[in-house]
Amino acid sequence: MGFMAGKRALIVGVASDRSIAAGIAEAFAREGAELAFTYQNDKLKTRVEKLAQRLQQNTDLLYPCDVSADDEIDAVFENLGKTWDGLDVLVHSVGFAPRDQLAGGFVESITREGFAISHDISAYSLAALSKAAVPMLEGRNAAILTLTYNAATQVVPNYNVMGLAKASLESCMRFLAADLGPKGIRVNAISAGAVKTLAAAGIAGFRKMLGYAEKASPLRRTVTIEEIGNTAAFLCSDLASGITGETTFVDAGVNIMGMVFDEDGS
Ligand code: NAD
Ligand code: 0WE
Repeated sequence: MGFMAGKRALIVGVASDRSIAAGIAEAFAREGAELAFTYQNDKLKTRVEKLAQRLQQNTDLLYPCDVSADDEIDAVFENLGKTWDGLDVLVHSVGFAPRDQLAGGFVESITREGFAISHDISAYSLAALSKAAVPMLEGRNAAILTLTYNAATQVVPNYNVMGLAKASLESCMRFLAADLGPKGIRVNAISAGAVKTLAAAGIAGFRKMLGYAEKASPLRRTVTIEEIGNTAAFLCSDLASGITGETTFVDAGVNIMGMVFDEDGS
């Protein structure tokens, strides 16, 4: 029997089979969890439906949810509550900034609107989804998990305002952990290394970033969505019952390096 047997999880953030959320769903299903999903818009519905089918999940438990709309967030839990009497796990794997925010210098690219949108979609959405989910999560050893990136605390070229949004997201995760701990809800983050997903496609120089991880990480490689999924399954299971408010890096060790030389020592 898997270590998530009997757990019911809602996964927010699948856009394709390469999504980090898809790797998480795969690991959860393998460990025996039952899954429900949201999708951002109709364009993505069939992709999420196919993933749910492949993982042998109930394809009735798919809900539209643009996280910028409070009514769509409320509707998810209202509808999910008709089938499930409670929820054990909420996965938040959502991030977005307008494309013009992710290129060029920080000062040059940042705008008031770009700041507002990136913080709304990438950080406030964790608080909003958590707030709506609490009635179904409380009193049952539940867990909330979000996905962050090291640019929350260390400067990464071009990540720009998304770095600020991830800093806000990580702080939000800790405030949620402190507030919801007494209700039996743990809240954690995985800080993932760069992975080629849809959110990475078309970002100038992304190949170079993957190449950097291959050179600079202690493991000399990038990470996979399967590895992120396995860590997510652990953190959201009762195996991690003593862990809350924590950011766990799944990045082949890139974040520990303060300086990196070429293999030949130059
Ligand atoms: P992805 O494109 O597969 O997933 C991003 C998801 O965000 C998509 O499912 C998309 O539908 C959703 N989304 C965006 N705006 C939304 C909105 N308004 N309402 C609802 N959903 C919305 O890419 P991914 O790499 O799997 O990203 C998932 C998470 O992982 C993000 O938080 C991202 O910042 C984080 N992350 C990614 C990497 C990486 O290198 N790919 C590294 C570290 C952290
Ligand atoms: O969090 C992310 C990606 C977030 C992201 C990606 C996009 C692309 C499409 C947010 N918003 C958008 N908006 C779009 O229009 N990552 C951690 C992957 C990533 O993105 C980068 C990176 C890395 C790593 C952007 C610049 C520099 C490094």
